[in-house]
This record gives sequence, structure tokens and C-alpha cells, in this order.
Amino acid sequence: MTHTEILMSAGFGQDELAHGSLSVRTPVDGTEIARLAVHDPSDIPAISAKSRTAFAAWRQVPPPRRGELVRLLGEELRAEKENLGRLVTLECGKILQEGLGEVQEMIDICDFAVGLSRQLYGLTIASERPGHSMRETWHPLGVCGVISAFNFPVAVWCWNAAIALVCGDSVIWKPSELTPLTALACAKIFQRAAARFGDAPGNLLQVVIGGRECGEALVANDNIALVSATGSTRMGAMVGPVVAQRFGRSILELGGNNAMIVAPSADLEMALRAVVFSAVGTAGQRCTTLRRLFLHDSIHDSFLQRLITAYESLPIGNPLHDGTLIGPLIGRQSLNAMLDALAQARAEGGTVHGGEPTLQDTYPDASYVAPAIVDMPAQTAVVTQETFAPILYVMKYSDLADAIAAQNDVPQGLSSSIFTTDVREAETFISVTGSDCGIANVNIGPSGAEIGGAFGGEKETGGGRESGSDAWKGYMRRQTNTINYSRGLPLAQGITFDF
Ligand code: UN1
Repeated sequence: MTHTEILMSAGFGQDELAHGSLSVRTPVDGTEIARLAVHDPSDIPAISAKSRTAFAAWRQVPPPRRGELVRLLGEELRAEKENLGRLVTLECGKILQEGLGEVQEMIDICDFAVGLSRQLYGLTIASERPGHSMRETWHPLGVCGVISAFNFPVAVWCWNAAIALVCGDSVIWKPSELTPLTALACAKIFQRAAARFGDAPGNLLQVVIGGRECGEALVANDNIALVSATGSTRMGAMVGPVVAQRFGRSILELGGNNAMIVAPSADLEMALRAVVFSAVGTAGQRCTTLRRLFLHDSIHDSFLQRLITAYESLPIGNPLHDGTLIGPLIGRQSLNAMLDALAQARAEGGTVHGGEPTLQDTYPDASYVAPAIVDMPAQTAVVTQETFAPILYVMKYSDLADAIAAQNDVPQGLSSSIFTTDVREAETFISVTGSDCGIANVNIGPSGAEIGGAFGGEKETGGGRESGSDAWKGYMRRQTNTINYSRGLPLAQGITFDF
């Protein structure tokens, strides 16, 4: 399919994509695929006011009925899986299998949210006073602002939106300015679901197309009760304090520097496959990408050699083509950051395998690169930084406690894993003295988390949790209710206050 055919099949008309100051380029070959009109930061107050009006109506709709809208969204996504998945690939460069997987992740979270719409449970709590009962009630929170990154341009929005919608919140979505088309395509899909639903308030979902200033205006806007932001630690460090200053709520999902430990008892065939997928999938541009590998010294040399051989056979190329496993980086900046990190790694004693730019003749305006393995003598400065590119630093360990300490000795805390068949090692890794990350896996890699669990991490990763488990509580406000059904007025703590 041509780029134009992909855009048309995702529901765009030629006219929509022809005017405006934002030039959208595909990382596949660097060509311009659209020009879009952008919002101005001064538009944000009106947008957020409309969202508040939508919220005022939506919060009164019974949650299971709100779930029906999300069920319809899931249905529409099922019908559009191919078209949207291909657009994801065109706009962010991940291979088609992963583009389709991302839409599947949206469908999965819709299903989860539909079930959740009948399970927004509170507690009943024992009161210390006679004739009293206590309970906890969860109410809709308000306007939810979603700031999403280029690498998961649709799934992360949907994790937030599907949950926010069943929780009774309205949504304003500011996608990355690198991936506005997938956001606009999702808005069209959402509108179809809303039309079938019938009486959903208008402006329940609004998309803001624009740069950083629009994001800043959104974050600072008092009408926005919750800001859920995914992106770099640098971005989160700006968002967090601004939201906190106005006593808003934020959910931050920021950088990761994810590790795997391969122990002597590991199933090495499985470990090898897991390392390759986790390290080079999405061309190393997932928050959960494997970036640090700790190999036990008894298997280090042979495993490293097998890994280098496996890397040499990986097909790099156009992500829309069957058989490609590694697509392009999002742009030149990412490629330069990767080359800089590799130069620093060499200076810090590393031996680099791979990592050369490639396919420049076929795609001179794109940024394809061979994934890199770097044999490091120790966890030096460059290894502790997140470089959003396919670089895997490999290090040796002899004692598990030291490997766990090294894995935790970075500022980020998103995802982690161990390959071992020794139950003591496995349990230690996920115990209180084990991994300090939000996600800690045994015998699977750190990436590709399912939607059913809470997703997010500690330290510089920002502490937020999205997606499954009880992450929905972040999208609602908790109210404690004490009800006196007696004829007396006993005070708590046994206080007497007679007059
Ligand atoms: C991200 O990179 O921001 O766990 C999200 C994973 C995906 C989500 C990644 N389910 O790799």
C-alpha cells in the first residue's frame, strides 16, 4: 500500500491533511505525509471548559452504561485493527506486527474497562461507634488530560481513556507532535462509537494538536483534575511540579533503564529469544526496552557470542514489509543520541558490536540503524542513562546479590527480569530485597507487559500506575462516609463535649 492509501484507509480525506503549519513525516522514508493545523496554547482554556461541561453530564451516567460506550469503542477498534495498525507503523515506524499488537492492547484495555464499569467497588468499614456505619465511595474525578509519547501513540492513550471514561471522567488528549495522525484517527473511531451510543455528551474526548507550549498550557490549567503524562524524565520533571503546585493530580510514566539477569540455571534458549525481542523490538524505543544485561560469569562468554550472532541475522528495513523485525528510529535526533552514547561507551571501556547507520542509499531521509551490543567492563555512567535507541549493555556478575544491587543502582525503576530455574533466586528477585522496579518478571523479558497489571515504575520513572489492577483509583476521587443511624451522637475517640 502507498502512504496515501494507508492514510485514506484510516479514514482521512486529502483535504484534511493538506493545510497547516505542522509537517508530519513518516520515519519509514522521511517523506512528508501530512500538514496539519495546530492549536494555540490560548485555545486550552476553552477546550478545558468544554471538557468540564462534558464531565458534569458524563459523571451522572451510571458506570455500567459508561462501560457500554467503551464496549462500542472496543468493537470499532476490532473493525479498524488493520487500518489503524498500519497507520501506527507509518507514523511511528514500528513494524506492522507491533502496530497491530498496539491496537490489540487498546482492544484488551477496552474489554478490561467494560468489566471494571461494574466493579468500581468501595469498602464497608467497621465503625467504632454504636449505630454507625462507614463506607468508602468512589466518585468521578473530573477532566483527565492525557499526554502521550510517539512510541506508543495509541495504546497508552487508550489505557488512560478507557479507564477514565468508565470512571466518569472526560478526556483531553495531547499526543506527541510526531504522531498526531494516529490520534486524529482514534478520535474518528471514538466518534463512531459515541454516535452508536447515542446520548454521550459532546466533547467527551478532545484532541489537542500542537507542540510543547500546548502541553504546558494543559498542565497548568486548573480545570484539569488529572494529568497523565508519558514521556521522558525531563518532561515529567517539568509536568510534576506544575500540577502539584495547583494541587492537581498527576500520573507519570517516564524513563526506564530496564535490566535482565541471566543466572547459571537459566533456560538459555528462552533467555536468548527474550533478550532479542526485549532489546531490539520497536527498535529499542519502548519504555520497557531491555537496556542492561547481567550475565553470570559461567555463561557470559558463550551467551554473548550467541547474542552477537543472533543480532547479525536480524532483518532491518521498511517496517511495513513482511519479514522486517527492526524498523527505523523516529528521527535523526534519536540516531545522533545513539551514536553519541556508543562513542561514550567506547570511551568508558566498552566494546561495541553493531550500531552502524544503515539503508542510507534506499532511505536517505530516514534513520535506520543496526542494533548495538556493548560489552561493558562495568556499569559506567553511560549505562545508567536511558538512550531511547537499541543499545544493549552487557555486563558480567558472579554473585546474585551484586547483580541485583547493580540492576537497582540506576535512577530509573520501570521494569526488570531474571532468567533462572532456581526457585530461591526467582523468589529473591521479586522479594523485598530484590528488584526495586514497578515491574519485576521471572523467565520473561522486561517489555511487552499485559494490560491486566498496573503499569508504571519507581524513582525517576515517576511512580504513576496506569492500565490494569486497581490503577482506576487514580482516575476517581475517594470519599469516606460515616452514617449515623442511631438516636445518639457519640463522638469518635470517646470524647465528651456536653453543653
Ligand atoms: C511504553 O513504552 O510507553 O510493556 C509502553 C510494554 C507495552 C507498553 C510500553 N505494553 O512494552
